Amino acid sequence: MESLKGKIVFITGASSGIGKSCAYAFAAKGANLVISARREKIVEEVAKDIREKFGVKVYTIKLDVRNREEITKAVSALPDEWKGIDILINNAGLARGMDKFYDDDPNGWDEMIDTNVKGLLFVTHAILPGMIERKFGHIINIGSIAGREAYPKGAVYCATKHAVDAITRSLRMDTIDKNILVSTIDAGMVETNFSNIRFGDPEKAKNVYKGLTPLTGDDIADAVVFCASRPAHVNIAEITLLAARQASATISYRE
Ligand code: 8X3
Repeated sequence: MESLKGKIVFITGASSGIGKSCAYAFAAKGANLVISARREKIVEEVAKDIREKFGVKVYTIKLDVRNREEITKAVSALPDEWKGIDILINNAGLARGMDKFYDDDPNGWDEMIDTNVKGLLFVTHAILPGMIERKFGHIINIGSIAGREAYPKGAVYCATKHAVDAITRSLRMDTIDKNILVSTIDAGMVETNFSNIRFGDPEKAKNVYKGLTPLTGDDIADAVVFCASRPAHVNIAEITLLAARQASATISYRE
């Protein structure tokens, strides 16, 4: 197992959910973190707590991954000691709405495509050249079961996560001679703020996980840490995690 101690891990969407769990999980292994999110105050609180609990270094960035200029500026303004990013976790992402395509609100499409696809591309494009120069890097994308299957009322969300899968595979080919690893961690039902944001209705959000035990952000972070800490000759191309009572994106057993 490769040690994560002292590695620099850059995480997007680190203020809550899977991103926040990843921040704690990597800090627990002794990694130093660059954590970013739109909500500056929250990400700073997370940073403070992590520094106190784990004694690692944490640098925070207020970042909206949809804003290419903001990303370029933030990455080039990183202090020297933070420039050597070893691991990038492209976590920022969301779903908006769940309706039949013809009833769906295109404003949500912009938000999903801009965040889940273009955001991931922009952040990766800003960080990858440094990895290539340093001849080391690991890019871990947070995909979804929605990137492996399409389901009803999910055309655009599924499309964005299929895009993450395609980008992961192409990028792995493009960087194969650069000592860069590219992986995707694809999860099914994870109870975070995800369904609240998707439905904007706590009752509907609760129903998604009714009658079964969903995954947690920490379950996903475990897989991300596993993926990032294999021996140097190993690449985990993809991991799909489902809740124990979930057979596919649409088939679950509920009691
Ligand atoms: C979230 C999982 O099943 O709601 O990415 O698409 S699902």
